Amino acid sequence: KDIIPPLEQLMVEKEGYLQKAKIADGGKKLRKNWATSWIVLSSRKIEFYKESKQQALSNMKTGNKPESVDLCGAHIEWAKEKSSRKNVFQITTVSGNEFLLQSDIEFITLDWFHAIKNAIDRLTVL
Ligand code: I3P
Repeated sequence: KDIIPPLEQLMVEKEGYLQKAKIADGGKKLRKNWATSWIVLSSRKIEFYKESKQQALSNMKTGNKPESVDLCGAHIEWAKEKSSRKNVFQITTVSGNEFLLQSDIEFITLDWFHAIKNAIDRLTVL
């Protein structure tokens, strides 16, 4: 069976660690719970891993799946009013999932914001 995904899905644009809190699922509010996540951005999606990159790679054999976020039609915006933390932005998906992402280091947050915004804007033009 052919399990090779399309090439574009394999193209990782950015990866690294950020603080993440999922605050809504399908439009339903969730209790905010910040945790470190290893985040992988490719052209159409973001994957959130609960564990470190190293752990995630070794878990792949056991079929531990990351949370996958479809960027098609998604929105990204700064969300100063949603947290007492600094450098917080929000991603909202078409399916009504809402994620806050944050880092205390401003340039890291800015890099992520622009990388994700570019990915979303490119999908909108297509
Ligand atoms: C929340 C927790 C979050 C905080 C949130 C609290 O309490 O302290 O860190 O968000 O504030 O409600 P709990 O753990 O009891 O759920 P920030 O760190 O982003 O401020 P909020 O309710 O004002 O969102």
